[in-house]
Amino acid sequence: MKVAKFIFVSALVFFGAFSVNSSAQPAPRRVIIDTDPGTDDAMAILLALNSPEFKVEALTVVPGNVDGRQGLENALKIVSLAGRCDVVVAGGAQHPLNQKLITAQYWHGKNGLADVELPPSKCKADSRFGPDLIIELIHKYPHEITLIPVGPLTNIALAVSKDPSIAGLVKNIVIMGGSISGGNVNGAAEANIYNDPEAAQIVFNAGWMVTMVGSDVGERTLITRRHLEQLQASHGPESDFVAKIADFYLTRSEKSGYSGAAMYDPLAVGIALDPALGTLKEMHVDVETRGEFTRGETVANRMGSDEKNVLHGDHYEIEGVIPVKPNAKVCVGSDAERFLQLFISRLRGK
Ligand SMILES: [Ca+2]
Repeated sequence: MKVAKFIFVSALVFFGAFSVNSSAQPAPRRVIIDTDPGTDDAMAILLALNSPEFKVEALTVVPGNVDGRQGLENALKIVSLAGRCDVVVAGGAQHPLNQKLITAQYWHGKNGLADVELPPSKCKADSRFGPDLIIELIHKYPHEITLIPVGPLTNIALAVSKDPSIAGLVKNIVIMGGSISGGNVNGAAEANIYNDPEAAQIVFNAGWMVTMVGSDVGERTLITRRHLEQLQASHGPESDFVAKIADFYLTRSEKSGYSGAAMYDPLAVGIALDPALGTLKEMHVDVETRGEFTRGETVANRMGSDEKNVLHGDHYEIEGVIPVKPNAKVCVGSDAERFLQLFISRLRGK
């Protein structure tokens, strides 16, 4: 009898402890999104703001799809739409490090948000300079911040150049940018890297392990009309906005022969949420800053080594291979449908 009681009480304690553990939610992860909003940026930001796994500490704005002023206005309107004036929004660099800015209204509409006119923002911009804010927050929360840059890497390069110690103090950095199988600007380069190749080369070689979610994977992660119908099964201001910009973006993509619109920036947020949504492979990645045809290309070493060539008389001979150290986890595939269902479930009715 005593033994039975002991087992019963032990079981209660055990299952009690188990149920407490299983119901306890881990603390949300702090994230900073560096963005050039941008239709797919807007979707990425709203996905992050509606994901309980994240606490979005700040949006820092970088010029890219639109100029810095328009980008800041768009970011403020997006957080206001979500009723999230608690999220710090700060401007940053106004031009790439070493070249003229290339804006993308052709793809994103005149205002960068598919020409959807959002109400004026109730939120105010923070006066701090984006790269300085990034440094400040990483020191305030060492090993806690996940950086998610989804625009050109200018702000991140400025931050890590000014304070290289942040590379060892972030929890993670997940970028949307690059490609290991051809570009979307031209044969070689993806737009975010092409817009500031020098900044990208600094960021890839800053000493942290960059998770790279490239355009080649984004282009295999398509939002289609079927997904839009699912999203619109119930309405809310954020999901209605997403549906409008996705419709614009889809129409543009369909004219270019695609069956859906590439979820470039949202997929980077998705993989930061759940790395298992992507297939990640460690590689060393450099950014071509000169090449006649390849400026802005992310050059990824898929073999993990370089050949060692040694001069023998009038020619070189390969005498083996020299291992290269990976600096990136390159996303080479995605679970597209699972990601899209996550995206829809987080935004539907919001
Ligand atoms: Ca972007």
